[in-house]
Amino acid sequence: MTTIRRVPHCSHWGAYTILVDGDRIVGVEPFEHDPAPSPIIQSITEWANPERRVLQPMVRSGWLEKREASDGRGRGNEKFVPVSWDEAFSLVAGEISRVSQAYGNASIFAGSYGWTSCGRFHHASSLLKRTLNLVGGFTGHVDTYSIAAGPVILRHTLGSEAACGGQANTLDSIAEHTETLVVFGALSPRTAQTEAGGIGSHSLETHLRRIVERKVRVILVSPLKDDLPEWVGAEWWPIRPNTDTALMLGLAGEIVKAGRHDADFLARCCSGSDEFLAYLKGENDGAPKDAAWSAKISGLDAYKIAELSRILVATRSMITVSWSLQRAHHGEQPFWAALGLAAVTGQIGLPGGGVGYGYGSLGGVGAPYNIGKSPAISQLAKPIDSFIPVARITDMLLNPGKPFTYQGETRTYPDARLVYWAGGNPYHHHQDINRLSEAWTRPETIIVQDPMWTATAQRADIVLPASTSIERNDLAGNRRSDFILAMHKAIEPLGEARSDFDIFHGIAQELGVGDAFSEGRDEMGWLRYLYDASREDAAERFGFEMPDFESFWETGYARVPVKTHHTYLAEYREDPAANALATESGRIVLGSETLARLGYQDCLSHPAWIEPAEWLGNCSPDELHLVSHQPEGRLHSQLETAVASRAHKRNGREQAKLNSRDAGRLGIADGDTIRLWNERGACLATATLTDAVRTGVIVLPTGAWLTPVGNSGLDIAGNPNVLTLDVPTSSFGQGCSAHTCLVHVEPYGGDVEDAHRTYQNALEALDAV
Ligand SMILES: Nc1nc2c(c(=O)[nH]1)N[C@H]1C(S)=C(S)[C@@H](COP(=O)(O)OP(=O)(O)OC[C@H]3O[C@@H](n4cnc5c(=O)[nH]c(N)nc54)[C@H](O)[C@@H]3O)O[C@H]1N2
Ligand SMILES: Nc1nc2c(c(=O)[nH]1)N[C@H]1C(S)=C(S)[C@@H](COP(=O)(O)OP(=O)(O)OC[C@H]3O[C@@H](n4cnc5c(=O)[nH]c(N)nc54)[C@H](O)[C@@H]3O)O[C@H]1N2
Ligand SMILES: [Mo]
Repeated sequence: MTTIRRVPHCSHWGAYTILVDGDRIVGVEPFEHDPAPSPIIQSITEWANPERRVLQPMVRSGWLEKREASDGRGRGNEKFVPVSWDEAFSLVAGEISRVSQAYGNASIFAGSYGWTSCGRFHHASSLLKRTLNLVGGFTGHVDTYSIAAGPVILRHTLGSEAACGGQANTLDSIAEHTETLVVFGALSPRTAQTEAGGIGSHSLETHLRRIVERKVRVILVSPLKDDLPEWVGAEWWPIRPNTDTALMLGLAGEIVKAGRHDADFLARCCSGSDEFLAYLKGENDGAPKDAAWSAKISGLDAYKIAELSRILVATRSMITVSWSLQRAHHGEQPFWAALGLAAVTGQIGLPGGGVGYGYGSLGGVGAPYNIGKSPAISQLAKPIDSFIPVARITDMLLNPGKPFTYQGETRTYPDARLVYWAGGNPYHHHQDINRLSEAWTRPETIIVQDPMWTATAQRADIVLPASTSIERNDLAGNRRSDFILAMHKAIEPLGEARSDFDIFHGIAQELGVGDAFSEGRDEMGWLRYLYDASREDAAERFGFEMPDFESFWETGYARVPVKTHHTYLAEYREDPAANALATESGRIVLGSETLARLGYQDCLSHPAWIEPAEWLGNCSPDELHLVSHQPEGRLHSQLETAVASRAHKRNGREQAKLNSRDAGRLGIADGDTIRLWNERGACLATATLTDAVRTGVIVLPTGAWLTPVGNSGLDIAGNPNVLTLDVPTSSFGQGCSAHTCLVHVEPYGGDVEDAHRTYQNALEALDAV
């Protein structure tokens, strides 16, 4: 007789129960309190597939022989040699000590950006930073690939990034009070599946249903019609990518032209509005920002723009802006222009009014949010202050010692000799991968810690096999969660894989700081400690009772104190002097003295339309704008080969969606293998023809496991980052510009069968690296 164990667990895409028979996963059941579970939970069985996994510590042969003097071009080409954990620990600790002594700790780059597991204890990059902070520190990164330009401009203009971090108006309040909802980008269950600290209940669809029920007028401004579910019945405004700023300014300009702006709100609550209004009126450049001006740039209808400008002031209106809009060249501008537009309508701080950022970008944005302390292992104090803006990794590696700017400061790129990446995949996430590949040859040593043979692990010198979350105990939950969730161990670690905590503890011991690293606690000791800190905080500050650790661990979840029906800046609006914002003026900044002084041409002193480097307003007729959005069936590159991810592939590879009219013009039929290319690179995809994508646009999701064939430069898996542009959003924000990219598209002339076989073989050969 078999007994099936029921194991509560959680991942970025939701909570679930794993059914385990012996050491075999036989089923996955969704969390009982989740109204809309993600299909990705079914993919987790792939973690138990040894073929995808790094099974023992590995060292590149060239590096083993010549150490720091080895040729970095051997990365990804030379064989790996298995070593014992003891040897691996001594090699890794030896490199940390060597680089620290010879060049200083700033030469250790451990920004280690990546989503790793949602577990808050075995959190790979936090543990890496904790280890290195005990031995002199490291160069880290600021901001994220998700949002960088956005928070930089909001910190400057609102004094906080709360409005894009999930603490703007909550969706429950929007669903009750808003009359006109203008969605820039998406409000999509596709992206709302995931949350950085795991997620208990997926609530976006519940709020959308209420919005439909209340007959809210919804306008979707996006190149992709599917960015809102069909049943919401939104009006679709198929905008040219990267031109939203022009639409927002045109709407604001029309309102000002009609004299319908809220002069009282602008005077009481904003600074620099004279400068902004002068720009809208075209006083300095002779170009009034009105409906006609804006229609010409955005490709939308001038009459409708003028009409919407009237509705925005006549009704309770809410503007939502997806994070995607600021992941583009001059990405500061749509965030700032939306704030300017909302300020002109005078609705900021009213229930269901104003502006908010990132709704649906993650499942927790706009949901009731945790006001208590969320569990997290401490990274400890930083002995040195060395960082780069997160997306400047290639620039840093190529230009040691050169200056860069960030938030108005000028700093210097460190000379990174050692790169340590734990829980992230730059060969997935970074733009212009071929440029990254050149930079990747430069460091003396690259260490990668990951459960999987990712493209990044394949290009490392030392690969440390981490266990996946189902092979150890952990807990999930962040500041956007309404639960803390237990993550029980379901199966034994595969091969010689070890937990991230055990790996860093081993390295810390070798470096002589093992006790300071562990503080004498083991895995369960830490989980209890982190949970109790949240529980005590909830009781002390909010009188909110959470179950004790034993009951939490047994049931698998605990609710946390949350804020619901939140209206952002309501108190500020009431009394701006008493609730001054942390900005240069204490008010909402629409004209910035700081930016005026800095004089950047790519981030002016007021929200402005500045042409992006690549866009449909300046291209040849055979180029399309590439939108590389988040994949539906997986999280980034994670579990790319598993069932939920494969369900969205076609003919075994990624689908690129384009408008039937463009396809006809380019000689492409539905289901064809196509080649997308530009001067930066090329990849294959399967064409899917649709009318839900605007003409001039092609959509290829991120996350395909990079599979270049030989030296041809062709990636046959369909990774859009061989095509994307690696330029900063601006001198101010330095974010990534992933959504700014033109490509050529054509039927693939090569041997399709052969490319297909090569791709399948590459996947199957992963374990033989
Ligand atoms: N073109 C384009 N590029 C983009 C974007 C875009 O919109 N367009 N979006 C960007 C955004 S928003 C983001 S957030 C990034 C995402 O980029 P990443 O966060 O780097 O992507 P992931 O695939 O989630 O990488 C996580 C890695 O952690 C590993 N991992 C999982 N669990 C564990 C664990 O327990 N321990 C360890 N050590 N490792 C683990 C996984 O195997 C995987 O290799 O991509 C960015 N790139
Ligand atoms: N299933 C799944 N969900 C995810 C992730 C995942 O990998 N898989 N990743 C998560 C992460 S880390 C993040 S940061 C979020 C990102 O969340 P978002 O940034 O919101 O997601 P994207 O899919 O990049 O973009 C959303 C939509 O914006 C539209 N868009 C792109 N450019 C423009 C533009 O210039 N103007 C307008 N108006 N619209 C534009 C595209 O049509 C796209 O479908 O997603 C999260 N959710
Ligand atoms: Mo992200």
